[in-house]
Amino acid sequence: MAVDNAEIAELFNRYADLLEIQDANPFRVRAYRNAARVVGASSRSMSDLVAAGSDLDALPGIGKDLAAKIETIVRTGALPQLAQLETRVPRALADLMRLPGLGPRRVRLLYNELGIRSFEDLKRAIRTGALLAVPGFGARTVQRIKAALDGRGTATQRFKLGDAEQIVVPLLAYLRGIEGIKTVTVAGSFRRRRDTVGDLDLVVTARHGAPVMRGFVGYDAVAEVLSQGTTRASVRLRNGIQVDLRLIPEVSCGAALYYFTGSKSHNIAVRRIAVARGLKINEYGVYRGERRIAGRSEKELFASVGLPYIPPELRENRGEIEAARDGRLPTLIELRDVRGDLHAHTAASDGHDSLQAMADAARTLGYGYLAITDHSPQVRVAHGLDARALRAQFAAIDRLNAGFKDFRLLKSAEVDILADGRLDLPDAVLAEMDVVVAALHYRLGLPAGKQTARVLKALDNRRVQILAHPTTRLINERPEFSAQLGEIFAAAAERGVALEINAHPDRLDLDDIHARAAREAGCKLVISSDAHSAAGLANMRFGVDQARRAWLSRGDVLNTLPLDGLLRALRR
Ligand code: DGT
Ligand code: CA
Ligand code: CA
Repeated sequence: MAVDNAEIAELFNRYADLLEIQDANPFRVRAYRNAARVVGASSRSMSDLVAAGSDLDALPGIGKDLAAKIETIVRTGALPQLAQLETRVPRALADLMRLPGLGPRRVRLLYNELGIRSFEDLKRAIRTGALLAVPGFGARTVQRIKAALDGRGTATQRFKLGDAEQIVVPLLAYLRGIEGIKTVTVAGSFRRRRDTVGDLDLVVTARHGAPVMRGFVGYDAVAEVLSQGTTRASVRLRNGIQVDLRLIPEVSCGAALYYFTGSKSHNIAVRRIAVARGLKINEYGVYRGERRIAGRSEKELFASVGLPYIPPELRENRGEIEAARDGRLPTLIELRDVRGDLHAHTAASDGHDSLQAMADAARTLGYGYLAITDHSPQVRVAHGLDARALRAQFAAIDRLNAGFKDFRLLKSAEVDILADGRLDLPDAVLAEMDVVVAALHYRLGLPAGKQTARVLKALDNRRVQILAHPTTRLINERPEFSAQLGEIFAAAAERGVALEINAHPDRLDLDDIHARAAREAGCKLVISSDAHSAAGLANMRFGVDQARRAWLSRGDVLNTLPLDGLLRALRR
């Protein structure tokens, strides 16, 4: 396939962006921008000119050096200098540079000072107040950047993983019913189990293509067919999500699944390794020259570049390729490692089901324990329980526990952290609990310093064992709070308070990046469903997904322990 002029221009522009961020000679930057413009505007295809052996340096502003680079791009599809630079400078910096209020110099500063390499990093730095602390970033500038980021956010709404899954289940059932279809897999961010997904990417193999393509666009939830060909189609469903489908020959099945699973930045890094070994990777396979040497399975593809299989959750180019190469990949936690749940509500506060129903559901899942964590009085909208009501619940738990073998309900509560950092229930009541879970639910907009002090004060209470949904974010609704998370992690590690990965798909808090940082800070972690019904206990798997994305093993998560071990590990 010939490289077109727009692709060449794009490579030159990207190269110029990264040069600019690197503070390269402005004349050099301008030369690449000019080349991008000349090539992009040319009515002659560079590929044709190269094939015809024409002199490219006859083009305005294109000297010998740039002509040679165009030729390289036409022949290889890549600009080696760009690939080289991208190993040192994160690609997303070039996108950040386009935000009003930011230019190459400031993007470089933020990268060096705060390690900001993505829109998410930048949003976080605004929320935590870190951006304001950088010289040259006053309140006005930060406000402008925030407005630009918010505008961007509403334009590209992402879907929560839990919602995406509810869309995927019936869609897959429908597609699997189509005649001649062999396999359907959801790739992309959904397969990597990101907390939100932009769109869905289906990889399909089939005996006959036509019925699949017809069937796909004929799905009854389709609102609009965006494109339709013989091997690919895109639709938008009525709920707004876009679904891309690719029909793949079976010999390419693993390569396609790998390619469309991404992430893009992971793919690019692995492709670079392949190139160094004289191989080419694309969605059809791994090639040495014209010969396909791998492609049927992902495992085969990894092996061809000398790597062990890397689970999709790790494919974010966050060190997994180096770890795989050095045999340092963690053995990731799995759902079946989880032995119990430490955060669940009953109808006594804002849940829907009884103690008995919650216990039955937990036992059906094979758990050894379930902590009942109804709210404390402060959360009036959730009918928080006072000391008397809690003690009545503890008595009911004792009665139920007497009838269980190999299972125990744990007496607990989700105790509110008050505005001044004290807890919402007296120590005497906390002392009667098997486990104490503390959480923030109000005054979430305190300035970072105050919020941090509030949480640290709560962690000072020696009865507190778990900090629930530590950043208080609600996906797509409420950003995480402003606080110095690093200080909170350090304090939790030092005091032996476990941090929760809340598995509710509206929360997923801690998220993947924070959970990884928490472990690195020496914190213990738990994964909890925050179920508000018996069915809600099944949300556990979303938490496990995020734990895997955080590189966690079974040994990093306390509720993989049997009851005795758990209670010992939670002790301060
Ligand atoms: P999303 O949909 O925003 O949550 O994120 P993804 O990762 O699902 O991204 P999407 O849907 O744009 O593309 C699906 C995968 O296809 C992506 O993870 C990697 C692959 N892919 C897409 N575009 C490119 C590309 O230009 N180069 C490479 N190497 N891979 C790409
Ligand atoms: Ca996607
Ligand atoms: Ca897509």
